[in-house]
Amino acid sequence: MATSSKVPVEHVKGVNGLEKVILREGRKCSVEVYLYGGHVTSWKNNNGEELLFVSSKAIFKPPKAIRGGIPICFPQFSSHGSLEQHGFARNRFWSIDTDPPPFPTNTTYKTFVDLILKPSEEDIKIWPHSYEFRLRITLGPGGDLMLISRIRNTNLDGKPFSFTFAYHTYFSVSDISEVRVEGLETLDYLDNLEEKERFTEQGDAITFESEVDKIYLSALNKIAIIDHEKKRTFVLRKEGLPDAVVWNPWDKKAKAMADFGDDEYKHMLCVEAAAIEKPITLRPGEEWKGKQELIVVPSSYCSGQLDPQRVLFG
Ligand code: TA6
Repeated sequence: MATSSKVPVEHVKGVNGLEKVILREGRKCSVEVYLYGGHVTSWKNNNGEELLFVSSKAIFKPPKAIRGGIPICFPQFSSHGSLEQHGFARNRFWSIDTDPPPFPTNTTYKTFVDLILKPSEEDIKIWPHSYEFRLRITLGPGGDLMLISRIRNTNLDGKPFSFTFAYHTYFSVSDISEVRVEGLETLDYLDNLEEKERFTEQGDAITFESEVDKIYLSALNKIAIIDHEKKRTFVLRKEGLPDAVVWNPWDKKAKAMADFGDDEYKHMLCVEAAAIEKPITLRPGEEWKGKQELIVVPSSYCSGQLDPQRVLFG
């Protein structure tokens, strides 16, 4: 595979002096990722508009995860057992992967950064496994944002391990009450607001009038998030991630989060490509790959004028 002539990326100091990398493409497209958490905190389109939500009260100070952007949930989604909520990958300092193994990618995508996370001695005490977690963040020529995770079991004791995973993406929306999500209709989901009880989603697009915290099972690999006011649709494409989480804390939960503004729930929606229902198991030497691609398309959506099916399946 021809290696792409990689576009150099910028290494700068971000909030509180935390190291971050900036990718740039075209006139004003850019992506910013902090080494803390391997955490994408900004994705801008060619007008320089910010497409991801980061709370104005985000803390940017270990051990707290940055509130917003795209936190990486690994080796566990949610909270059970001894691991912290959503695992520890988002609370660790990642490194630039200077020598990644060959990565079969589209050679037109030349603007990317490779990060790597391996367990510390401390980490192994809380999750007794060795792994290499390689994360490639790519900004495509048209401003698409792609995250590819490759997780390899490097245990020397012959032990397999299992994990759950999510790209916990916070989309910036103009007004949550004017947002629709297409692509999750009629799916079964676990409702986190009902003790993870299993329900079946209605046949219509999902709209938002109150707190939502649902894990959709075996979702299609394309989901559309339609922002009526901005006349813009986010298309999320996923591979290796069968499930999808939809979360908005609404007013009560928003007020209860110290790193989240009371009214910020109106301007964000989490739609998360995930592997939750069926944990992923790797034997030593095996590698898993999970990919999320985010695209923005104009949507002259007005009571059904937008054909999301076309967006989803076109
Ligand atoms: O993705 C939805 C969710 O699991 C919610 O239950 C809520 O806890 C959210 O993640 C945020 O979790 P965090 O640990 O980042 O505050």
